[in-house]
Amino acid sequence: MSYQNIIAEARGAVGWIQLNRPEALNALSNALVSEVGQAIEQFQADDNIGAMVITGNAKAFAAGADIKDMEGQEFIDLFLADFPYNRRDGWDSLNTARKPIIAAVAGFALGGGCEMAMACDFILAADTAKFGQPEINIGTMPGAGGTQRLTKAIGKAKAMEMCLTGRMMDAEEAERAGLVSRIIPADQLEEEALKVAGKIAKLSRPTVYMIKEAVNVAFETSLQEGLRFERRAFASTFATADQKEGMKAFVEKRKPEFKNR
Ligand code: CO8
Repeated sequence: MSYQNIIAEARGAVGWIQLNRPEALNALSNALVSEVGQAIEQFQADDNIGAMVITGNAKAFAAGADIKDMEGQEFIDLFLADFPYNRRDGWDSLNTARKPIIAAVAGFALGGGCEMAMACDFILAADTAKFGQPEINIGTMPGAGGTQRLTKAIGKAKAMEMCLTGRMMDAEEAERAGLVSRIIPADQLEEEALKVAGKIAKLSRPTVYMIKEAVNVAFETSLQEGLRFERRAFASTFATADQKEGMKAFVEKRKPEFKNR
């Protein structure tokens, strides 16, 4: 499939999605977000792909929703379209993909850009990454998860300060606060993201799906319910051929060959 605002390609077993509007710091136009959704659906449907990466360029992951697109919008336009959660524009594909999606962030991840990174399963940050919810500075507020996911990720004090003041967080602070899983030197970000996604892609796909579901349940439910869900999912991995192969391979001191069954 050919896209105008992103580059999407299979790199081995990894679905690589690069936001590609460098002239606008990868601002998330409707068309761009829609293409991200299409690429996710394409990779989700492709049995050869086991994980995905969303990335930007050295200067920006994405500097937010496209302010020039939004400027003339009225309440009723956004409300009727349920912006930005209308399936057409791709957020739903991002939120519901079963294959893990890693955000590889260098430079600015602001507003909707920070929200897109947080909607991924985890964030690998270049040492140049800067995260922020600066919507307040233009008279609006986060609309694609910023007040919710940021608060769950880094707690009320920092989330409240960032959303109320628009202050940016650098990679060091983001790692300390738990927003990103790791910091990587900028010139190694692409290679490392590919390596991590490639590793996940080689593991047992049904078990990868179960782990992603189980970790996400932690955000939606009580501890007791979450622990019960985890136990059931854990037991169900024993119904897979991959669990048999994984444990047998360990005992036989060899590498497992997972069949995704
Ligand atoms: N939208 C549209 N164009 C943008 C955006 C944006 N968010 N960010 C940058 N650009 C454009 C600039 O207008 C400029 O274009 P041009 O060359 O034609 O003038 C070009 O990108 C380069 O930008 P700058 O010259 O400003 O670059 P600087 O290095 O001087 O500054 C900054 C970089 C600090 C990142 C600056 O560009 C900036 O502040 N950008 C806006 C950040 C922002 O406010 N983001 C939040 C937007 S609102 C939002 O995200 C709401 C989310 C709700 C739902 C999400 C749905 C997708």
